[in-house]
Amino acid sequence: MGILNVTPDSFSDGGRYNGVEAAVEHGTALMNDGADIVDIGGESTRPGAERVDAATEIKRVVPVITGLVAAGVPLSIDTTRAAVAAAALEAGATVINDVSGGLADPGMAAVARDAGCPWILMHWRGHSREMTKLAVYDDVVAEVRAELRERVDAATAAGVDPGQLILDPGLGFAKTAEHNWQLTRHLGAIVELGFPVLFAASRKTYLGRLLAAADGTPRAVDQREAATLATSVLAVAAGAWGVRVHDVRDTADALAVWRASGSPRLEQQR
Ligand code: PMM
Repeated sequence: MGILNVTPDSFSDGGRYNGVEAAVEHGTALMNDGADIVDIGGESTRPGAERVDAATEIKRVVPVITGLVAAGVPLSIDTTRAAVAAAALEAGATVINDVSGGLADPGMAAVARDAGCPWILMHWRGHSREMTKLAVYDDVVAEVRAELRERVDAATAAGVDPGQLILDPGLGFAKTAEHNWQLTRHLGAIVELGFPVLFAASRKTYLGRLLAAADGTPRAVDQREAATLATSVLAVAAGAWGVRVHDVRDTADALAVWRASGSPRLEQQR
């Protein structure tokens, strides 16, 4: 899954693809680089980000979706809002990527159910402004697993086909760096729930901290690619169904190596 953020403030590529034409060009390039799907988002979810209203989100994404659909690019819509998801599906997106796992907008389940489309449920505890203080766990792997299971139960109770659900541990969302590493180490516990699992570590803050300079300065966002590739290979080797990344070409290359070497499965800690 290639990332296409059409926001002025996303932490990584924010501001780079705001013009419709530039965004369509980049989304098409992601597909040509090997993305099976391009994930378009019109609201930043970086820690501390202010929210925009649904109309602004729709205005940002729909013209880009229209252009990308015309170019034959398969799309997911990265939103927590039912109205935005509905508008995006209407414009031709085919997957809902909901970082709130259905919690932020009670109308999302009905949109997913009525569309009969895949719905990515990410583990989430609250909006960006408050998520840092929600990163409190006794056992992060067990709690993320249980909370994802609850989201699956809520979705199926609302009539969503369980065969359309995809789960995501939500790295960086109400998670410290150590929580992210725990979830990486024990990704198999999420895979065991029996749904496809999406893993999305690309260029995230904890990788910048891991690679910090001796004086503590985090590695710049655009220089976290090798670390991102390592996380993607580890995740797929642990059973992930997909990875959400900025650099699709290098990811496809790294995964080609993993496949050519016999797709060895990773032994994970219990
Ligand atoms: N992270 C971001 C945005 N959307 N969607 C899913 N399913 N999982 C994630 O971890 C996720 C997401 C934030 O990162 P970005 O600003 O690079 O898009």
